Amino acid sequence: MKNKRSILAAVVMFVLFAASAKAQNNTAELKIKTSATCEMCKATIEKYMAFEKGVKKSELDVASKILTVTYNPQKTTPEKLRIAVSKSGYDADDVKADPKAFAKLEECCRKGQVCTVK
Ligand SMILES: [Cu+2]
Repeated sequence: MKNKRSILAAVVMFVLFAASAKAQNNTAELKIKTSATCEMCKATIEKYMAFEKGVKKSELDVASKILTVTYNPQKTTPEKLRIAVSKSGYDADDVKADPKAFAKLEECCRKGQVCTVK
């Protein structure tokens, strides 16, 4: 009986170990050049990406307009992530902003406008 338990414990330990090793392979990072211009854009994109499937974290650097996305490559792809950014109203690399989402942005956040909100 005692022996069975220790075997069970060993199996549980192994499964946990395997799961944590797998979790590390489930993270990738992607940098996307966006058309964001200000802090409000940053908030819009980051909030949108937080609900996107497979996204663990996203952070926009306003100065460089680069969005760094940490994601699970088993659940999403760089193509899908760029489409998600476009659906939030911004260009993502060579994917153009979704026109409907773009129209909903604050005026100053639309590409080509000079944003006054800092
Ligand atoms: Cu903006």
